[in-house]
Amino acid sequence: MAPRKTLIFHVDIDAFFASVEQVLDPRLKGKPVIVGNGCIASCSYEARRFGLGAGMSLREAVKRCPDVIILDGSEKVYRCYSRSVFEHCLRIAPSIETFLDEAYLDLSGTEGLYGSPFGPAAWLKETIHKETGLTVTIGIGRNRMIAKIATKDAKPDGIRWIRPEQEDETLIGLPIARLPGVGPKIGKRLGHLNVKTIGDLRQVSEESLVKIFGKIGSILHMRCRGEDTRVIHAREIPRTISRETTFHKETRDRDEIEGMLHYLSERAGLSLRLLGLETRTVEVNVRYEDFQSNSAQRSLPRYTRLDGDIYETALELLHRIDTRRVNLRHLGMTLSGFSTHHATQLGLFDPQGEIQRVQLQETIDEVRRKFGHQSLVIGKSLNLLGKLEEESYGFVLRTPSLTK
Ligand code: TTP
Ligand code: MG
Repeated sequence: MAPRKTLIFHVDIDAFFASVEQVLDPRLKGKPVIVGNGCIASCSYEARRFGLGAGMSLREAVKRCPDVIILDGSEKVYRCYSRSVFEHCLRIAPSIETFLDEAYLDLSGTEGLYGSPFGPAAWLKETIHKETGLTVTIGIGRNRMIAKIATKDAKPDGIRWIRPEQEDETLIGLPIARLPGVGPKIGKRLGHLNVKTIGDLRQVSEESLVKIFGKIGSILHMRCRGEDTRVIHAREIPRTISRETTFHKETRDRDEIEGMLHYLSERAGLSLRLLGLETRTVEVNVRYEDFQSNSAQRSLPRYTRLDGDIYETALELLHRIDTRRVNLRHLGMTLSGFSTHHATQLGLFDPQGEIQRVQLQETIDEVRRKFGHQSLVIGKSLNLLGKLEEESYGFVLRTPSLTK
């Protein structure tokens, strides 16, 4: 059997933190911007022209570029942006692996669907830019290492495909530090052996490399030949998705309790949709101020990914279990019984109504993705307005939600 042809995209956000700051405050566009505390974490391409780069001390940065704009940054905001970028990646690849601002997409076997990889790559870049304001660079290759090397060559705002037949000519001339796995320490030892390029490394036998570096020696021997056996690990499908919180102050206020349940349903529902799942089982649990607790779960008649269905079931469960006249301290909900098939799209029962509900949900998600969750406070979540602090991500809960 012929070996399976693989195709990997490596998507990396350009000057990630600094670019988000430039999107949020357009006055920063075109200016040298750095984000960091003590030293540079991220640096706009305008700042790089002055010789600034990640890891450099801020003092040195100011010396080289007196007009540089230095910002502290906010991890939470950056995470929202990377999440949004990754969501778009999931629109072209069934399986992606993500790190802070980069994603590996496994597009193996999609040639029949997309033809040349430049098509989906260009579409992805354009969509990400339109939806988030950020630019990404996409490297394409037969494995993740080749794809990453291609990204580096195409930075910023580029696309580069290193085809299998171009690998040798591309790799051999590259400085040895560009080979994934070669950090400063290994680089230095290789330098002593007069190995300066990836091509030079090919001249060293595997035996010698293993003698010097141990196990990593074999890996280097493979990598300098363009081989990388690491696979793309898709996101794991969790067994459950939970959202829970402790009330800021114990409460018996029905509006507040139902409002919170609605909000937790929305947050759990969003996670469900981001993972491309549908759920069939909803569980609600309560804990009272005397620490007694109660919980119940129910299976839905069919799979759903709609907040409305989740909340409706959760509310029924709440009414069933919350029968004491004692203040509530804690409220939680858990979704389980997942499916990756989108049964609701089929609209078996009321096709028209069902399609409309799905479309409405998608529109709500879209608006929130663009303008923040709090741009649309709807349904019973309205009961929480004025009771809880808000930020664009959502209401500020006392217990941050957890996904298990
Ligand atoms: P990188 O992708 O390495 O850098 P970048 O996105 O700023 O620039 P480019 O990809 O265009 O070369 O890292 C992504 C983010 O990780 C970066 O914006 C900030 C953060 N980071 C740190 O916090 N500390 C560091 O030392 C580095 C290198 C990055
Ligand atoms: Mg980056």
